[in-house]
Amino acid sequence: MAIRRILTVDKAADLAALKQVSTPVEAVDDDLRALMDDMLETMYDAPGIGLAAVQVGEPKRVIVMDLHRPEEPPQPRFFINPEILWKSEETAPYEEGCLSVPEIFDEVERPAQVKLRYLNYQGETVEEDAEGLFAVCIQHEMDHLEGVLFIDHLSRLKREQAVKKVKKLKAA
Ligand code: K1U
Ligand code: ZN
Repeated sequence: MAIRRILTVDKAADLAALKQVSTPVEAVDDDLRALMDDMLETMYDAPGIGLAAVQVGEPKRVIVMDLHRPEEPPQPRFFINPEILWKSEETAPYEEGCLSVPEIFDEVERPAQVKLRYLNYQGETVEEDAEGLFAVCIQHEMDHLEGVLFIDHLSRLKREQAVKKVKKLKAA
């Protein structure tokens, strides 16, 4: 396993890569599992609670996540070719962050509940309901698969300020 570099919005080449639409995975094989293992290690090291493959420069429709509480054992989760089957009319706000936009947090409003279908680490099809932080995180990560960052949900002014702040932070 290896820790990969996480692309960040302060670098023009990284931003262009983050804006790509990720392509569906054709086979859940050992090469893909090696990528997912690297992503998980990278996410734990950051630290973060989710990571999309495009954030480590691999534009594939793959997400890793772990929402365990500090007092609980790790609960790694893998989502391959995830699809949203249903989203609630009800929305909920959450103060989001992103490892590709370090140290910026802002409120995003998203559907409060979603129903998902995806392939797991073994390549089995799973259907699951998500709410709370799980719903927030999976929608944030699925945005990455479409080249959308959480700051794209903010006003243009806030988005430009966020990128400026990250550039300053990274230059320091
Ligand atoms: O970059 C990412 O996509 C990961 C991101 C996921 C996320 C966080 C909050 C709302 C929606 C999606 C992060 O993990 S940012 C870091 C973070 O939230 C965190 C880090 C350490 C402990 C707890 C949370
Ligand atoms: Zn993110």
